[in-house]
Amino acid sequence: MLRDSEQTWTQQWVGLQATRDLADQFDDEALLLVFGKFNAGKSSFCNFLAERFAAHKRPVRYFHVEAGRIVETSEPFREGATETTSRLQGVCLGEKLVLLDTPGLHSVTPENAALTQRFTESADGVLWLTSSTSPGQVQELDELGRELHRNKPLLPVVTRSDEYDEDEVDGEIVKRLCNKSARRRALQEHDVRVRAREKLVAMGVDAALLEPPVSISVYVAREQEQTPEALADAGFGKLYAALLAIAEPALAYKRRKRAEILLHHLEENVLGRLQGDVLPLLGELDRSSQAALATLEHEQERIANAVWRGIVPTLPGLLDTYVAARDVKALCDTVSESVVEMFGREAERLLGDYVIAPEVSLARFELDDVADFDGIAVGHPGADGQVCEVAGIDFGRLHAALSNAIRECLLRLCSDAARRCRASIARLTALTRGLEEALKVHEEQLRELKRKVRSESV
Ligand SMILES: Nc1nc2c(ncn2[C@@H]2O[C@H](COP(=O)(O)OP(=O)(O)O)[C@@H](O)[C@H]2O)c(=O)[nH]1
Ligand SMILES: [Mg+2]
Repeated sequence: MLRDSEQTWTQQWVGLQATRDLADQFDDEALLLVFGKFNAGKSSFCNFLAERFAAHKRPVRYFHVEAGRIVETSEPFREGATETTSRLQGVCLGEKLVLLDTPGLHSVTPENAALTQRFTESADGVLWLTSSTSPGQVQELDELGRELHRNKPLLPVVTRSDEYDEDEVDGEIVKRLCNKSARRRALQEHDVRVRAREKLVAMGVDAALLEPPVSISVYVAREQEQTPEALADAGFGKLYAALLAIAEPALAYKRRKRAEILLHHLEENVLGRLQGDVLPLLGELDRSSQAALATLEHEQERIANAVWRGIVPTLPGLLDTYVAARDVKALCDTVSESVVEMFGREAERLLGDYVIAPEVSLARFELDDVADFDGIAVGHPGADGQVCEVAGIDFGRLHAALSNAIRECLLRLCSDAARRCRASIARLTALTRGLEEALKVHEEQLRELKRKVRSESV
């Protein structure tokens, strides 16, 4: 798995090259993502800011992503539900600010997905547009997880902060869209702020990324003559101040963007994979090692019993064979060989997870004199001289002596095998601990690195 991961990590890092290139293209500008649900008022917002820039004779350039390429146009963004396909579009406002109007990754066509993703990743800060009809749907922020984890600042903008009011015109009651009251706006802003902060904490990102929310009404601002007072009433005084305020952390992000992309890659792709996939495997290994240790004694006993049951029935036959030749040594060697062979077979069956060839020398044994054939065979004179007869051999004693010797052999073989099993489990455990330890150390180092990168650029 680690070998596969290594390749994946390299590919993922190469894949991020495009993001780094795009980020370099906008080296000098603050790239702000205008993010929000369909109909949140993103396009109207961008267009209106562009109108204000144009009103101040500042250059405005629109572009959009089509068939995976950037296309420049002079057309403002379409507003309302007229769009059939969602696409990423942008507008450069003056020399220093670029707004990226994005419907979110899930809404773009596959051919534009890669470039949209790259733009999203390249952004230095996020404006989250949330409509005042139901502001603060924080689950929308889930889609921004990646950007927020890279520590990009987030400014919530409560859009469409207007409502119908009745007015009397020439003695007739007419309905008119007006700004929501300062009090209503303050309540909504507070609510959005609380919810967004909770959401960031739940997502595991720094709540300090959150800028105080502002409420605006593009509709009311457009309807009226755009005097500074009217703009301020529609929320644009506060919005401009908030944009200036977010510019600072956005530019700080921009300065450390390359480091952030690498950090995030190491965190999400590399460490994330190690923690998500490898760490549980190590835990599993540890658990099964402990379980194996616990059953080792029992397995030992089973092996010994099985060998015992296999060897005992063969003893009478062997005794018969070797008594005739009176060769105790050969008898012992043969028994020893069968013990080794059977032990090997049983060990393979019951402890197959370990590599344990039985230690042959541990199965060798000799019988002491009492059981020697000579001691019990009786010689007597025959027709051709002295003949040795196997009369009076004490099979019982010999059998008992052999049994004893076999039992001891088995004890030696079993405890040797168990010792080796325990040693190999101990090696495995040490290896696991080493890996876990190394992972922890690197995680700590990464966190330290992140802390340094983020504190240096502020
Ligand atoms: N009442 C009101 N409607 C707005 C405002 N801004 C945009 N809208 C309307 O909301 C709808 C969606 O706007 P649009 O900018 O296309 O949203 P997008 O889908 O997020 O790009 C359109 O019908 C706009 O006219 C606003 O400030 N007040
Ligand atoms: Mg739109």
